[in-house]
Amino acid sequence: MASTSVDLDSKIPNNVGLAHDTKLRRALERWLPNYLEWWNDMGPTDFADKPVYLRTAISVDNEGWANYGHVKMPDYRWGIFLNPRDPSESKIRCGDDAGREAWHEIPGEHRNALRRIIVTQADTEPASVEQQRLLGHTAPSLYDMRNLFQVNVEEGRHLWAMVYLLHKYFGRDGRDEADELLNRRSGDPDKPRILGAFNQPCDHWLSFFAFTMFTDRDGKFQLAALAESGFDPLARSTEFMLTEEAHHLFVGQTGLQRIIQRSCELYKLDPNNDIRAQGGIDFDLIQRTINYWFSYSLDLFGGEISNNAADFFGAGLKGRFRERKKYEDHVALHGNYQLPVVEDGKLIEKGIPLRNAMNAVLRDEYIADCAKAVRKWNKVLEKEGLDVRLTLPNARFHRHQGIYAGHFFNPAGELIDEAAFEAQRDQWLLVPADNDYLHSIMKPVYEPGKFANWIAAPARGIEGQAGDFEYVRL
Ligand code: BYC
Repeated sequence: MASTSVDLDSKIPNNVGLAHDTKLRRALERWLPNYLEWWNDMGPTDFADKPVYLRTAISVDNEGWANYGHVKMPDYRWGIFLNPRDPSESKIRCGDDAGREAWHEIPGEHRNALRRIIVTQADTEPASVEQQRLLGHTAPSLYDMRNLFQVNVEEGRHLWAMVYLLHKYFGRDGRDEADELLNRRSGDPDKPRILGAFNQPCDHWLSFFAFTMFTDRDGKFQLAALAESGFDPLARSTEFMLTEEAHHLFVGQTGLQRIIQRSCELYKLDPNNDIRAQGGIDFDLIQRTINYWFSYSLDLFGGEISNNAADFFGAGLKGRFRERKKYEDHVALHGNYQLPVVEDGKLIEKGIPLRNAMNAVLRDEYIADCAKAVRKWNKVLEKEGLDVRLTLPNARFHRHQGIYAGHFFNPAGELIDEAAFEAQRDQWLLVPADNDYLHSIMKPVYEPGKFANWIAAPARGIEGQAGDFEYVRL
């Protein structure tokens, strides 16, 4: 056991005093082999023995949080970090007790709610790794393959971050929940992952880029809301996760932008402007992919009118995006949120008490952030002289959670009937025929510096590496 403890300390970089916390160390020693077994079974297939140019966080300071070097993925050091926080900022930031000292242990009355929030967040991390496990086989370049694996190992680390909280603060229930996180499987009808988007297939690169653009971006906003939590270890854990999350969003946003760039080139190259004839990805297909992943990602915010959200906010467990910096009234007991709701077959505006609309408030911040990326993509189209433009569908379109679920809307947000929706489904959403086409063009490109025909090269390499750098040593 003693040598395992030493191994564990060198294997798990941390700033949570793991070396001196016997109970926690024992719990993690028990969990680690199960985690590695899960990684081997459900993580990226077949590339375990290939060194990948990865960044590893070994501490929270500027030098430590991004250490680059070639590492085999099973040897990646999944660390546990809490962002440093000035004690004066360690306050409950929203709700009935806003301004009071933050909790450093779990308050009994909020134990269940906090466990549920942490488990829901934790569950998404291994789920996304499972969804993406086959993508290495069709990587459009070594650069992209490396980015995929970077995202995967960091989602693994984010699972560690949440499992640390479960083991440290929730006793036996926490240990059971940590075990369950390794037992559920994305897309498995008998033991699915908790949230809808994490059970959808993500088995080609157009979906991968849309997932990291839209679904990881939900992660950004959920993590930012949890970084405002009155439970100090959760707030500081998620704050550190956000530093890594930025790269995942970069991968998604620039991945789609590089596809758009290349599609413009192929459009001009073809005598009939037929992008598919050139083996590329046409703009309608890109739009359908945006519609699909954006709408599933909106579901991750939960219902627009939510008692859970009101309770979480009121208790100080989950704030708004940049709660402390952006808002003056942290109690939010007054004021309404205007929301179009369906009544008697029509859309009418209703005022919802602000606390009950907290999921919608967070979702609006998310939509504004997505819209910025879409504007950048449209700049590419404009610069290339094409008339086509990409858009975000209305937030009511294709929803499975919240007040619009069970109703049917077109991408402009107009109420329609089910037959009209189904008749146009294959013009609005990614359908099996699209996936077949995408699978047919996605062949791996493993030569350093080369890229698949359907995507442009990135503007620059990772960490200033040259264009022909060997990001993955195959
Ligand atoms: N799918 O009151 P409601 C990330 C359930 S992503 C299935 O409307 P609430 C990442 C809900 O559980 C960020 N079920 O919603 C990205 C509830 O069930 P019960 C993940 C859903 O609770 C990429 C019922 O519907 N972070 O990090 O206010 C790669 C009514 O719920 C869904 C978090 O999720 C759904 N989409 O809000 C890797 C943060 N939505 O109680 C990582 C923690 C709702 O009736 N989670 N339901 O059985 C939360 O804050 C909240 O649980 C939610 C839901 C925002 C998810």
